[in-house]
Amino acid sequence: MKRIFLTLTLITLYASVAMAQFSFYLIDNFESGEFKEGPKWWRFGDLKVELISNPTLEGRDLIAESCGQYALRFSGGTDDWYIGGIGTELAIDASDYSRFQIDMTGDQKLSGKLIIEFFDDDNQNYMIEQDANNNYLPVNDDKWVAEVYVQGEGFTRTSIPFTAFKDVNPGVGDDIWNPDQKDGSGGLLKMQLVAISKEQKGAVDFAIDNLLLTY
Ligand SMILES: [Ca+2]
Ligand SMILES: [Ca+2]
Ligand SMILES: [Ca+2]
Ligand SMILES: [Ca+2]
Repeated sequence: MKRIFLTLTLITLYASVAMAQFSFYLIDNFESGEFKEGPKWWRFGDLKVELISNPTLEGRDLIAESCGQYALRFSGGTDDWYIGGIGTELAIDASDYSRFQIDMTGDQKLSGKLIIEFFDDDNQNYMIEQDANNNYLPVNDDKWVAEVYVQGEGFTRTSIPFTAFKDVNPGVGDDIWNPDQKDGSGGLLKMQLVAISKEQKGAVDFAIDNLLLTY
């Protein structure tokens, strides 16, 4: 009896450890096989986006395998660094998570970088009011930013702790990372990904996959 009880306890313990480890919030892995601008994603600037098939794997690669069949390709050119981006509404309580994770694959010629932007609600209205005359910066809420440099061929996994994101509108919002839905706040409302060229006059061509919040 004692042994059965111990076994059950161990199974329960392993199960909860496993659940904790695999707990994450999937923003998108593009496995639906289609990318439509429309309810889920919007696009801005001159960035071109298209769904692509991931290459057939030769040999084992844990991260490439986890990218499944499809990824989202970003391409486009610029005369002045900025190319464009995509965004999505989140409207979640993200206080259980501590990191943003993304898989990206580039090529040998072009590199550039991806800016990741999060917006948390600080005036309890489930909306981000933005100033069209001031780079679309929020006027009541925080905007948090981190950057990832595009590497060469093959998927590179990047996991950025929320603590590494910088508030880019000090004095606006409360300048505190508080993506929770406490006290009427809408929590983490929105994410945008913005592609920037490596050269002032240049281009980008890379793909993204497995966008998620983890801890
Ligand atoms: Ca995928
Ligand atoms: Ca707001
Ligand atoms: Ca702020
Ligand atoms: Ca805040």
